[in-house]
Amino acid sequence: MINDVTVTKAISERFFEKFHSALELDAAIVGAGPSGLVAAYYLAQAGRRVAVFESKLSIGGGIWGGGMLMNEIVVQDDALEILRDFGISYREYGGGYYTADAVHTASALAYRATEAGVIVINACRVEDVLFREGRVAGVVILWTPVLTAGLHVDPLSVGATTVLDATGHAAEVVHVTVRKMEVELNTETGGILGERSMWAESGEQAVIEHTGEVFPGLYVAGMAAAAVHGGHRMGPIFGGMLISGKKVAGQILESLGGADSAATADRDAVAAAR
Ligand code: 48H
Repeated sequence: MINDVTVTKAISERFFEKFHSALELDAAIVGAGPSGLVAAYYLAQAGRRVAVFESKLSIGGGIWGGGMLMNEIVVQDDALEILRDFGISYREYGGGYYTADAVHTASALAYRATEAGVIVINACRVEDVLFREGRVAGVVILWTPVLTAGLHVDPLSVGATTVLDATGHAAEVVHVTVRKMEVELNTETGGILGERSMWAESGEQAVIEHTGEVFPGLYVAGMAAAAVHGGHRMGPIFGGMLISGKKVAGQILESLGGADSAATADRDAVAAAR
């Protein structure tokens, strides 16, 4: 006997358990593309409370379509250890280039991140930040369909010690912070420099170099780092995105005082009991 109302109760109870545990975070990650998912995974591995807010229903950002809808991605050798951490299969192409199936890559990033304890709230757009005493202190969220329908509904707030803008080309969190709070960023000019045209070699280096804190409490990774600091775009080579995600996780972890070993031990105990 299946009771329809029990299904409703199960979904709503379990969802709100998850939602409540995403309201006071060590790191709020905005955008579930490669850089955001990788950052979230390493933070969760270190026992930190981390949630990813993704405006689309699906996670994975720009991975799925590879290059021009040919659903393979290219990764350079520097990023192979990250593919291995996620259990992603790849093939050597030659000359230090490797390829991976885009669908497999996106799925594995999502699987490993959620398995490590990352909470993903999807169809949920970050439209503003919480700002307290000269620092970014969280994010302001609203369901994407509410925004799409143009409904006049107020958003809700999530507190976070650190916020990562991993929204890709748009760098939406940095843009809204600059627009509303007129803050000076930790960039060459103090402002947003904007993304430059395609040059993979330079773009890949710059995205890694520019990954980091741009304003107290606010970090950038992936294409958002390129867009904020004036890096070149690099096309469908994804090593820089993965390395940027891992790098920012290390930076955020350091700012939080390192791994939460009690939480890590709890997680390991749960995994051992499975
Ligand atoms: C919630 C949001 C919001 C918001 C956007 O674009 P992404 O895949 O991001 P990266 O930086 O991890 O990877 C970039 C890569 O995919 C890419 O585009 C490359 C390498 N381009 C090179 C080139 O030359 O073009 O993912 C960002 C995610 C997406 O899923 C968005 O839906 C989401 O962020 N997002 N989520 N609130 N305000 N804005």
